[in-house]
Amino acid sequence: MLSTEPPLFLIGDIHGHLENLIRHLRYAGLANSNAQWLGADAQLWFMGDFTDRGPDGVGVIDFVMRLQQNAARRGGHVGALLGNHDVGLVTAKLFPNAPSSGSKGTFYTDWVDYGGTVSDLQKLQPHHIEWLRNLPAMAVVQNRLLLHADAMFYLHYGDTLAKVNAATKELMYSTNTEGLDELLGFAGERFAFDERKAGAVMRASQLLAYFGGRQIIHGHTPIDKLSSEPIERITRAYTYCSGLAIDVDGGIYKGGAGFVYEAPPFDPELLPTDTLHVAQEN
Ligand SMILES: [Mn+2]
Repeated sequence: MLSTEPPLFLIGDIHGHLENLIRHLRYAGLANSNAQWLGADAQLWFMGDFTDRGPDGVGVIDFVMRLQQNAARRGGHVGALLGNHDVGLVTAKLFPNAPSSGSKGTFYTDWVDYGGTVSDLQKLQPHHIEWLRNLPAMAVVQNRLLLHADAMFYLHYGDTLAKVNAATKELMYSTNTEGLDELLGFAGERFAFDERKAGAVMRASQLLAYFGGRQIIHGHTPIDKLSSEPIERITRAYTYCSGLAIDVDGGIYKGGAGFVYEAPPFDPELLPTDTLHVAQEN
């Protein structure tokens, strides 16, 4: 069957590595170094975690914001998800001294401990905060459920995609520091779809049944934590969980080369029929 869908590209956690991001987008033919869109009608999705652990997180945000605007003018689409580090940056800026349940006891000290780059906090302007607050927690695009994290906590915020996105956005606009602390705690979870743990296929199927899509694509967990290959050798997306999950986090912050993943035209025959059945029944 011929697909009429525009090409779909995904890129994992950038963590402040602007030069690496630009190199990959140029290589994929999606953008130039001035954030001009070259991808025609394609869609590009960022999986969140734009900042921390790298030199220029706000530079990455600026680049993605410009690329979004330019792509929209040129018939393309650039989407972006909310990652836990994006929440951490906003809380460190707005509520630095609020108590947290994290490792160091306040939003600011936790953020530094998780790799916050102090110059990012100084460069962060109200329009960046506005952009981060509006990032959706999840999206469904061409039969794929896009999530930042390989985790189940999304269900804590609602049983539909719209409810989850509304709830996390409401939190991001709130002064509810306890709620934000809870979100940060949840968002550190990972490995929900790792088949080395019992019930992985069931958990992936459950999220797909609630939120839509037939296959999960996520970032957040560098691929070397799931496959046993060293991060230096990871140059492509990792499909696992009986085909129900794809990790696109190339671990740039820890020395991975990173990559742009082009999702092939969706083919349900590549998924196991028994798990499809589970996903459709619920
Ligand atoms: Mn993350």
